[in-house]
Amino acid sequence: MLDRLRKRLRDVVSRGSEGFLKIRELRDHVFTALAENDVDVETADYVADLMEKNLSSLGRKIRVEDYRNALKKSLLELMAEYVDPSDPFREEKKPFVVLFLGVNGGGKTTTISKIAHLLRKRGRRVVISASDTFRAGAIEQIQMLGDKVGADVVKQKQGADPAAVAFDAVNRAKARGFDFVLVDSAGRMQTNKNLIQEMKKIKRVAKPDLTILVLDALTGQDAIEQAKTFLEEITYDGVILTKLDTDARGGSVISIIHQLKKPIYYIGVGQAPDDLIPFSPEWLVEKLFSNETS
Ligand SMILES: Nc1nc2c(ncn2[C@@H]2O[C@H](COP(=O)(O)OP(=O)(O)O)[C@@H](O)[C@H]2O)c(=O)[nH]1
Ligand SMILES: [Mg+2]
Repeated sequence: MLDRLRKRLRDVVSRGSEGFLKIRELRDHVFTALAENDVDVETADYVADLMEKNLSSLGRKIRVEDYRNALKKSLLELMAEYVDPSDPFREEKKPFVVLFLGVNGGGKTTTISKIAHLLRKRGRRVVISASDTFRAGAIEQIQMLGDKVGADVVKQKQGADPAAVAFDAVNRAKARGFDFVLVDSAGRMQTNKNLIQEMKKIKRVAKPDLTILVLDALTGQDAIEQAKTFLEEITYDGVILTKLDTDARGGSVISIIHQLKKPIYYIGVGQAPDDLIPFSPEWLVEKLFSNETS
């Protein structure tokens, strides 16, 4: 996981042991290592500054271990702000309605089934609104996933109004005393005004208590730009990052966290219902520095 960035960081640390442990040079190494691994320049600069500050405060000759620790500390500092220790699924009302947004293929539907599974394990009753009425096969996909995790699925035909499906789902939940409504949606390219209008309509009609942006952690700067544009048009409360199990350009996750400035609730680490874990900076930083070779 996150192999390339991890290897590069390891490289830098071992180069440091060759004797040039000057703060300024270490700063440049870190900046380059991050920038070469899909961390955007602004974020790489930010981390490098934090590290420089952390090293400077030591006020003594820098050892490799100091360097490694300062870098870990800097990454933890960067991420710490975006951990929301409270449970996002806080059920302050019944049903508690959660809307999931994000571009196609990002992992919305899979994530909804994981969240449904999590809530079912807590003994909660869950309705899923099949509000991706756009993509062929989407309704069948969510019905299958809903069956698998024991959630009810409210659906209409392909092409139906997504907001109307969400409306039905909320009403069904109210009538039958369900605890949660999880509203799926179609992948929206935010450049398409009609689609943005459609999302706004879902929001007006379903009145979500929580709106979550689902983002593929590996798509890098593109995903960030999409997410920022989303935020200009449709407000959301927090983020779930997916696909952190797939080997690739791990650094983008650092950029996403730094640039979106929203809490990261969970991360997806696979395709199965249990492959969802609460976001933990410690977990992520350990992965970056782990010695496993792969
Ligand atoms: N490896 C991995 N694959 C994932 C994860 N989340 C979603 N996927 C896969 O990504 C693809 C797109 O997911 P889907 O939920 O249909 O995306 P949607 O278009 O946003 O609804 C599917 O093949 C999923 O199995 C994850 O955390 N890890
Ligand atoms: Mg989907």
